[in-house]
Amino acid sequence: MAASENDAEFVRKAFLKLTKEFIRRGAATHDLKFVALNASESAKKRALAIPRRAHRKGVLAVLLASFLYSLLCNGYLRFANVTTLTSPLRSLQETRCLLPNNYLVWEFTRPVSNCDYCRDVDAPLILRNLTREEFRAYSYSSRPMIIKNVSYNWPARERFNLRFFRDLYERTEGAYESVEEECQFLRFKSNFANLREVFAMSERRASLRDGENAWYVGWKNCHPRILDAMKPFYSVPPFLPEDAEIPYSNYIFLGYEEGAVMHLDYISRLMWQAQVIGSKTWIVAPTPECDSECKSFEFSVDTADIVLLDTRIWYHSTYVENGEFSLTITSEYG
Ligand SMILES: O=C(O)CCC(=O)C(=O)O
Ligand SMILES: [Fe+2]
Repeated sequence: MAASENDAEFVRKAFLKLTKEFIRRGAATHDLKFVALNASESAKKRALAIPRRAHRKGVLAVLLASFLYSLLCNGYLRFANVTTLTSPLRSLQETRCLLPNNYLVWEFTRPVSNCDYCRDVDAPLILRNLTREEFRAYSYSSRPMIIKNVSYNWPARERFNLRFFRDLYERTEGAYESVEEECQFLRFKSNFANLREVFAMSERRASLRDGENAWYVGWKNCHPRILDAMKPFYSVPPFLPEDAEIPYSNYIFLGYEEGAVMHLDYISRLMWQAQVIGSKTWIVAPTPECDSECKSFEFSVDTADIVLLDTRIWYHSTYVENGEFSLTITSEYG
């Protein structure tokens, strides 16, 4: 017991040191995620098959691989956009709600999945708009699901856009601060440091005119007056169970082309997302330890559909096709 506690402490310290080194060298959180994804594949498989002492050797090998990756990553980052390089620490803080501060530690310490959730699943379950009663059989399932055409009559379809959120944030005292301090801003591959910068972009870029760089961002709304102002324009999916806990806060994701990078979310509930404007392609992948038994697959979510995904156990990334604009609202339930 004492030996394994020492091991755990040793690994924890090593990871913290490694993460600091990553950040010092200019890596962003998505770099850490990719390291974790690749590294954990081999480490988790080994964890299932080999005794504890040998596992420690495996972890050390992964640390070394990660360190080598950080050197490579440094080389890559030299060519990266300057704004990406200026705020790696901020980037790590930005992801505090979806991701723990030390992504590598979390990826290594999350429970190994029982692959039942993904075995024989190679597509989302497609359901037509349904009642709470009809949905009962699927409640709390980890099976990816699309419920078609739920939000076709939400006023959000006409009203939510970049200008709506800019006006709302500009006129609401303390709104920007709430995102910085309690909520979250996710810039993904865009070069925006915060929501103010997103709202300050030119009209040409906002509508992705010829020659402009694509952008895609997400943020969490948790300021009560922002949430109250959004409320008349959308509703929580009516089929979700009555006893489900549904936070009042929500996330908006919007933009073009490349969306979220492959990741798992560090949240405590299931996720629902309404495709308010445009459509989006999701790529989902099982956890690495289930790779040999389960498949990755992709699917498209159309305007007015709602996607339900257990983002804690399905790796996921998103892409908006054909230069079109996508806007979604997301929250949790469970
Ligand atoms: O909508 C997106 O592009 C990503 C959403 C996501 O990662 C999530 O809701 O967990
Ligand atoms: Fe996610």
